[in-house]
Amino acid sequence: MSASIISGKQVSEQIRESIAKEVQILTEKGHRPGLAVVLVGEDPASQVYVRNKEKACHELGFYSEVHRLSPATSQEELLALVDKLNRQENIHGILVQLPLPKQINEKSVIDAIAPEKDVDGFHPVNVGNLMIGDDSLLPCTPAGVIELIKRTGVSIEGKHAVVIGRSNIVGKPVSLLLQRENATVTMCHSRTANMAEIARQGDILVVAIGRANMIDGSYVKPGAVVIDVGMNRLDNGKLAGDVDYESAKEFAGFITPVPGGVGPMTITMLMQNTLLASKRLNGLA
Ligand code: L37
Repeated sequence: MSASIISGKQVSEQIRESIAKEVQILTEKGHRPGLAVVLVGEDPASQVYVRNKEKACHELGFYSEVHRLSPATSQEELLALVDKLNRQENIHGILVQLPLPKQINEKSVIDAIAPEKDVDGFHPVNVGNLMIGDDSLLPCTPAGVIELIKRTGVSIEGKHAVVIGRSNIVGKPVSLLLQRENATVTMCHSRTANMAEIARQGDILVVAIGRANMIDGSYVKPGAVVIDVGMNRLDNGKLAGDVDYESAKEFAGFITPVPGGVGPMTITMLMQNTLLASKRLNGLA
């Protein structure tokens, strides 16, 4: 048996079409949604991601600003820019691409972003609202993961979901969103004993550990939905997920590829968040 492929690229295209329509309508009413992306330094992966975000803004009709700052930027300079963007009326979403250079304290930068413009969903106010189940801007990658699971047609309610990885940007928020969808959630991490045995109980398996090809077929329950959040650049220049795709697809019912899986969805959810933030800031949602 071989799994059905969940194409994040295709799902993204469908969602982006409807976002573009809404952006056009808002623009005609004089409320064009705007996103500011801030990139500090020259991290090669970040440069690719930021370029893809900029491209998505243009394709969908958003107003977009990209601020590319030198690797030597001081914390004060970055905080001054965030403050300016917080007050700028044509900007509804602010994203400071992580990781930041060593001289800058990431937490103080995230804390400085106005929560209503925090389209990454990383500000403590948004994290807290997610935890409680109140309205918030959801972190992009976790929101994309849920969307991809829903597109399989497999219902989440009542299922056992196993999440491998406990980071603040993926593992923890994904587990909260899965609970909100009425899954029973188990979290695994680097210190988990008998991880394969636990993972094999998951009707849904979400993998976000940052180790290339670590999760093979022995971790996959037959028929499971496998979502690979990993994005690892191999020595040969190729991209690999955290899941050993060739081995896992022999057991999974559905599986996401890398690239073309979660990555494009991360960007689509960013666009969706920016649209939502703009509507809220204009009193339209
Ligand atoms: N929102 N996302 C947000 N904020 C951050 O601070 N670091 C970070 C972040 N992560 C991020 O941007 N991730 C991401 C990952 C993959 C893609 C885009 C964004 C992406 O476009 N992936 C493509 C392939 C890209 C490539 O060729 O390298 C894909 O198909 O998966």
